[in-house]
Amino acid sequence: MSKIAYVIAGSEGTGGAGLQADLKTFEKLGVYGVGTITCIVSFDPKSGWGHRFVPIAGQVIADQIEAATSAHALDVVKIGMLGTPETVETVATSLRQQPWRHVVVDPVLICKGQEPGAALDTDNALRSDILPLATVVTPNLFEAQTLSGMESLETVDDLAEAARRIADLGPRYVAVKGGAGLPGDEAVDVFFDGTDVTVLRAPKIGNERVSGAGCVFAAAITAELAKGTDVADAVSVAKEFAHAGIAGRITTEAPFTAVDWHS
Ligand code: PXL
Repeated sequence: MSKIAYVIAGSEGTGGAGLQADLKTFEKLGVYGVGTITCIVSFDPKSGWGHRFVPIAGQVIADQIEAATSAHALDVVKIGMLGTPETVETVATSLRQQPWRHVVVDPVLICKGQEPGAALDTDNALRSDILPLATVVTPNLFEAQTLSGMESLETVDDLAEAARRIADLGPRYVAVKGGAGLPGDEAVDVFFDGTDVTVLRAPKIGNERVSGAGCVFAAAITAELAKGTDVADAVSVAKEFAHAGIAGRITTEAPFTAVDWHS
């Protein structure tokens, strides 16, 4: 029987991030992918590639989850962009209908090009309704700062402290993606397993952030967990996999590159 990984996330129209990146990751890591769409993001090339965002109606999201969970015996799920407090509530209610071995939450608050602060109500809903259901959470620097309530995250110790504080909100495992965001030559992420902190390092590949890198990291953790890999090993496989995707990134007509493994 093939291993199945499930993702509940937004569609991103250029194909670089969101559900599209998640399903590509599942495929590349050898698991069967099942996806539920929560919202549709279409960057607008006519206006600086700004965000056009359309939420999917709650009932339609609940119906998709019902279809997916009835067709397959799913026990590992990734939660990506939810986008509105209503969607957070719908997804939380659906998730509570069955036990999960792992719920991997990528707490997407804003995407490239969006203003910080645009998502405070969604942030609060995510913190109160989704994080308590999560076993693994993968915030980037901005999300880790918001969720931990810390003033700024500038050092590896800050990342570790943020991870501990976020673990207090529910998830046992926290991987904070420092990415290219900390000073220095290395992309540094921190993994907290409830007891110990592990620092994951890889050489930085340029300083720009690459669209989809965060989605791919969390999706790769999810694929590995679906295969039965333990969480710490799943996180290190994901770090390598995301690193390879950034190294092979493609340029696009949009002002960001996108994760890929071909070049
Ligand atoms: O990379 C974060 C992200 C996740 N999900 C969707 C997105 C984005 C960023 O653009 O559009 C749907």
